[in-house]
Amino acid sequence: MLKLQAARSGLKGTIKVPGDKSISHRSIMFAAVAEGRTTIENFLYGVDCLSTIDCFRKMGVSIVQNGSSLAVDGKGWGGLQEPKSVLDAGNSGTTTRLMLGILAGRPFHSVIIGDDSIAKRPMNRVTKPLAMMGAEIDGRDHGNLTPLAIRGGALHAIDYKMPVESAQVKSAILLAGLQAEGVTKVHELQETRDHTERMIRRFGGEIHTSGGTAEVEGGQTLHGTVVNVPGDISSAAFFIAAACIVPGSELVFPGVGLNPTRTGIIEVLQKMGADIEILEDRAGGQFEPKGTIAVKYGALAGTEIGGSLIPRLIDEIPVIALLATQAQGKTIIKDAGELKVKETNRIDTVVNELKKLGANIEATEDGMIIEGPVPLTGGTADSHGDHRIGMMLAVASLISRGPIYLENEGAINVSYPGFFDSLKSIMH
Ligand code: SPQ
Repeated sequence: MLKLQAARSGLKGTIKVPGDKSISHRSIMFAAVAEGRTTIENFLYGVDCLSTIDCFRKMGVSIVQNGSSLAVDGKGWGGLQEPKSVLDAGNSGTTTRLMLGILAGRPFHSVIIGDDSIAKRPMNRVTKPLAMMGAEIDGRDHGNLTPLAIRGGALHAIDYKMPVESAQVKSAILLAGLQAEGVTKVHELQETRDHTERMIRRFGGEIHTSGGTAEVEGGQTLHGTVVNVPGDISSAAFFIAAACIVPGSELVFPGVGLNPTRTGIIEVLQKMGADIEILEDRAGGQFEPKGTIAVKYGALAGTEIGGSLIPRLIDEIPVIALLATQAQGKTIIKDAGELKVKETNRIDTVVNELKKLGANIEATEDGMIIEGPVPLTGGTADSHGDHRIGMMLAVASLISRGPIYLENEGAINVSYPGFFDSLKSIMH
């Protein structure tokens, strides 16, 4: 348990947030199945990404830290070896689901497990389309829950309309599609993060994307490259929110990823009236856009969030809920039922934890309604093993009237090791 206290004055300074989690995972996966060496700069050494590294090492891939960068010696699709022990994805949905897409096409047997949270998260959204492509995957609840056993082999292309808005489902199908016979097509209703599509191009592959459809031809050889991972906007979001609610704050975040499929949080903050400025780096050759974000404290107004904005800020909803407790008026978050199948049920955990601190917040079927502004009290709060809930509660402590005693704070290391060092560096 960690005792956290309110900020005595405005938060000031510059934070270089660690590398993007989604891009770090994908950089290892693509490097592993590409031919030749890949050098990864600014890799996120968070617990989730370390799980991905561990899984690929078990399949014979050499991944070595080289000064500030990571060197991966890819062996091509055919070079991955049958793992002698189970592949442990830990707490990481991205590791589990994207690896299923890779393993579906490899002619060997493997088993994926994860922690107690992964054991509850639905995998049939991935195992079903992969089975349609010819993969043999089985697990608890008819192949829906880990442990999952995979017997990979020859795959054929599918034309697939996704029933859920999920970059992980899209990515798993595209990774299988790169190994399948024919052209695989994936259609999504709302645009989700496109890091996999960008990564395919970065590694010399071909992919066609237009109007919500991505198409890949099977049998493509990928080639090792250099990947420079931008800072994680989902990590920056916690300190951006902190600057918005702690009076007198002024924070700057250089080198943050500004991929338009991830910048929903910036649009919401602008709609709420936040004092936020974006300066995009214009240097050429970047496969993922990035830039500097500058934020100052100011009054916020309630807002409504739903529809196509949701996939563009899905992981920021816990901290948006906190912001809404301090905004004038009502905030309505809807169309976000996917929150129920994250590391925790993020509708219930956000509502219950913020209620304990005195917030006026209610859960709905697909989101939540928050009325502000309401001063937050201190007390005991719990991350429930969910990194994003842990960071949201740590930010809440900056404005709470009494100390917050945060339980299970270690979960934060999943995506932001060094979170509390960053926090210390801006408190004066
Ligand atoms: O990897 P994991 O555990 O699923 O992590 C989360 C997170 O909060 O960090 C979700 F719980 O991020 C997902 C995100 O919600 C990462 C991700 C990706 O890298 O493709 C996509 C989103 O999930 P989904 O299910 O919408 O595809």
